[in-house]
Amino acid sequence: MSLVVFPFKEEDPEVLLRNVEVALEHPRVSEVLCVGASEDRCFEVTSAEAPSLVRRYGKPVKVILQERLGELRPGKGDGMNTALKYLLEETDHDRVHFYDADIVSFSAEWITKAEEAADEGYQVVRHYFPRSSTDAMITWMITRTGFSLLWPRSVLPWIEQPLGGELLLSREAAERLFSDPRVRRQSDWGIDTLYTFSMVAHRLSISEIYMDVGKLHKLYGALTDLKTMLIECFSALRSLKHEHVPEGTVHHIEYPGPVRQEMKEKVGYDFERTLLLLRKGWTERQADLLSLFPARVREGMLASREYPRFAFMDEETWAEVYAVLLAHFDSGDDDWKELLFKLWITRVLQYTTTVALRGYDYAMHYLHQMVARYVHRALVGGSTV
Ligand SMILES: Nc1nc2c(ncn2[C@@H]2O[C@H](COP(=O)(O)OP(=O)(O)O)[C@@H](O)[C@H]2O)c(=O)[nH]1
Ligand SMILES: [Mg+2]
Repeated sequence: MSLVVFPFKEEDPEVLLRNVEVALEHPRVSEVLCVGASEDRCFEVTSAEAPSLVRRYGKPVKVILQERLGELRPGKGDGMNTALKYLLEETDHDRVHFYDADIVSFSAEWITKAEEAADEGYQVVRHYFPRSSTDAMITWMITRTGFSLLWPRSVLPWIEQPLGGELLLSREAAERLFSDPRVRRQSDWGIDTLYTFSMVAHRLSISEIYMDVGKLHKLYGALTDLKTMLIECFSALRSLKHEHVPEGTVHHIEYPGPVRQEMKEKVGYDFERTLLLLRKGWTERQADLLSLFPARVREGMLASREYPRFAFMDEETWAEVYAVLLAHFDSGDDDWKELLFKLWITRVLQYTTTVALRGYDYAMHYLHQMVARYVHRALVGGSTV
């Protein structure tokens, strides 16, 4: 039997409570755990409702505060790790599912598909779903790029949504992850990177299942809202750069289905507001740090102080920028953080105007081929074009 976990922070309690009920109704689920970041309104409303859910479904529903387990900013990582600790120390459930609290397209199918793949013997099951071609820009430009350049022979580059928060772990997988000090310390947004990294590093078998309905949830406006997430995801990856990851572990991906027109037409972020960000927040020190980068990057970025430039940040240039960031980035330094943010925005704008503009199918093919080219680059050396 399984435990279902929803980590939450300042969510709409109605959405969370509906998702809790979906989980409670499922025959494979024997308990639901909601892990809150703090005693916010969502925490209060959900805690107050829990006893009546327990009576209605005859299954335990717990609403708890996350513990301070990690060493970085207290965030989603502490929330997820608190749930693993609860599973291992307070229960004997065989499996744990994680789902984001803000999903409005959550249904029994998410749980059923994961349980079926786990029944086949996979230790980890990860959900993936269609995303618009301008969405998931941290996943593509930071995480999948980094996984390709750093561990090209592992399965890491080929994991569809390495930052996905929807997954199932067998009890054994949960034990392996929770006993890994690299996972335990990652209290911030870097937790998804660390779970993904650690499941491959520990040779766990992984099945990726495709959710046709997609994940409808809260969305962002300008890319500024993603700044903390970007910095924490990159910092997490960079902290792993000297770690070893084995080749040839078991990884199955369910073939995706046709994508709805609505998803193909969705725009992932506000282009005009994002353009403006390239001009803001410059310091002399950021300009100095640019001397570490290739000349075309330095010149292009400095020119952006006057007028947005991004055409220079193509795939090849981004690989060179990424190498400099891996070598020199400092997550405790505000100028480095701002510079990383601007460099990434430049890459996203270049991709949007030269690739995404050509349509959804072209863009998704490009992104997957980009990963393959980065893997090739890491294995064989520089560009062949
Ligand atoms: N416990 C806990 N949950 C968090 C924290 N930060 C975010 N979450 C939850 O993590 C999930 C993913 O966050 P969300 O903002 O939706 O990120 P996105 O879907 O990647 O844009 C949601 O359920 C959030 O409520 C945190 O600090 N603690
Ligand atoms: Mg969300």
